[in-house]
Amino acid sequence: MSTSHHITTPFKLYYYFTCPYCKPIYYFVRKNNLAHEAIHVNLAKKEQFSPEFVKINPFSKVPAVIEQNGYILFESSTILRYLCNTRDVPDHWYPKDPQKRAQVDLFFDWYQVGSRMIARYYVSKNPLMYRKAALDSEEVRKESENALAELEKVFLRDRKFMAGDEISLADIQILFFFGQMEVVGLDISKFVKLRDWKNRVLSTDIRQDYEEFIKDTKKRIQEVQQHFDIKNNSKL
Ligand SMILES: N[C@@H](CCC(=O)N[C@@H](CS)C(=O)NCC(=O)O)C(=O)O
Repeated sequence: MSTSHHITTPFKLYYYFTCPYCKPIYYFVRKNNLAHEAIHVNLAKKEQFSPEFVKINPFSKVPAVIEQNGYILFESSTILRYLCNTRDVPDHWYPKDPQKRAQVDLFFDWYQVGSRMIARYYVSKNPLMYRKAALDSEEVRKESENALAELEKVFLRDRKFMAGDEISLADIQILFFFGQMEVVGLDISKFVKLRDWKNRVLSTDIRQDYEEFIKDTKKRIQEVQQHFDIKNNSKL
């Protein structure tokens, strides 16, 4: 594929409605009018393990995309950057200036581990993740807080957004992650820079998607919780 030509043909986007890794892409493609077909993979029905989907993503996870020529890609951070590299979108999402661009890349590198550090403490409080080990300990809580402090010290500093003074992929990626974490108990109010950043991001048109995501995630957690309660009671 020539890099000088933008792709205009529609791609398939495989997503799940309460997935914090899918939602940034879902928002991004609609915000930038990218031709696509959204295909819901129902994780509640374990559709990610179907033979058809495993062929698309051997990790059995959403999001994933398929181009019209059959090219397949997964991993949300990679997909977001690929879409910027192949489609005509405003520069601020993933700046062409190498130094500005590297700030977004730096964020994504941090995010792989940093988001896990934040999430670990809240995993055990999240019925959607019950199958993972309980990690509700003081040490894990401290590590979670350290990662939040890193976001302020290393990324936000005196900047308006995570990777610079303009909104970028980094901001939309972590916003929905925070959404999911806040539904299961994360309170960022004592992190003043983070709180102000979040208000700044939510003063854009992403707010509507964010609120919908919070509503859907709360509802889904309640459903899963009820399912567990019924199962546990039936054992008594
Ligand atoms: N590192 C991946 C994470 C994707 C991920 O964890 N997706 C979850 C939904 S939020 C999933 O598909 N889970 C299905 C499973 O683990 O069975 C990314 O950034 O795309």
